[in-house]
Amino acid sequence: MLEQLLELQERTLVAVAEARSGEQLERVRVACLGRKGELTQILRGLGALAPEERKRAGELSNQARERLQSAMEERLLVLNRAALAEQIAREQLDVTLPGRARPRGGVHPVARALDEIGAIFQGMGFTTASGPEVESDWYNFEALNLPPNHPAREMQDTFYLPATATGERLLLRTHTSPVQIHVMEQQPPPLRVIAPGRVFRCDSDLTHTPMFHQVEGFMVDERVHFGHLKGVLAAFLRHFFARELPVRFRPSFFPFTEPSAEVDMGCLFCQGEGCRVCKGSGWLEVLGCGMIHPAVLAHVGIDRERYAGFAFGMGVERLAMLKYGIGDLRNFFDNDVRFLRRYGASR
Ligand code: 2NM
Repeated sequence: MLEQLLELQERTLVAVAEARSGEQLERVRVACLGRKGELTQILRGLGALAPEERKRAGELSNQARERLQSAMEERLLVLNRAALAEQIAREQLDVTLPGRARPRGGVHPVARALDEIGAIFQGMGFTTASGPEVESDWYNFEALNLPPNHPAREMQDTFYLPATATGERLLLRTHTSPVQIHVMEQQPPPLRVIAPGRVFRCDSDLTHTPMFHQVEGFMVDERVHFGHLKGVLAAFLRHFFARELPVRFRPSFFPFTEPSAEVDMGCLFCQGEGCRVCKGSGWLEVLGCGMIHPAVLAHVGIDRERYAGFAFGMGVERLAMLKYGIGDLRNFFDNDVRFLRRYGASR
């Protein structure tokens, strides 16, 4: 009996010392001290002993139990400490290391140019308006004095939608001028408004994309004349390109303006000497403009005896290419993050 007790104690102490984990240790504990454990069985057997012997065996059994319990507690502490140290080593994180930079893009140069154009006109008292990209023939053409057989209305330039139930053929706006028509219909003069946005033309080659961006603008008030137009556009170009620039107005034709002009500025790349960008002329064509045609004012119900207005339009991709020195129009639509890193503005 006592021998059995000693043998159990020695064997269990070895098993405790060899336990490699809390679970292993727990199995050792249950096998010895659990309800059906070996020591528990021995304690149960004590009842059968003579009183003298029982007392001595009981003391030894209790001593053995206490020894084993404290050995297990100690071993558990050691195992837990080792497990924690291992976890800390595994999950080590040096928070003082510099962060890893994420891939970065930037504000797209078209968005940048739109922001800058908007800010300059805002500074001259213009507000911004927007409108639908799907338009009716009236707003895109008819109200703008584009007669039914005008070349700009040909199928190859305009994206048409399938005819509606009433036979009406809606289209993707080919310029943002329909926005100006909506504004002039809804608000009385004086008006100073720009309309930035996407426009669509069925045209695709090295220098044309089927979707591009325009900013068009107009002003209507009493006694507005061509001098105001020249002043506003020259100021815009000076601000946008951030330098003093020669600007010239060349007679031209648009159905919605009379007189009409194209605006050239001195070439940014050769200072007028003549280069590849300006095709040797020393001038870059950057804007179209004119005095709003009386027929357009009549279509929107503005009294053409009392009021006059000027209007202008510009291609945003073209202006962005010139300002930021971007060589190829297709860059704008490739969504190559290297392009955005090089030409995108930081946020
Ligand atoms: C251009 C050139 C000239 C223009 C005209 C109008 C409206 F609606 F007021 F009549 N908006 N934009 C216009 C005039 C646009 O783009 C080259």
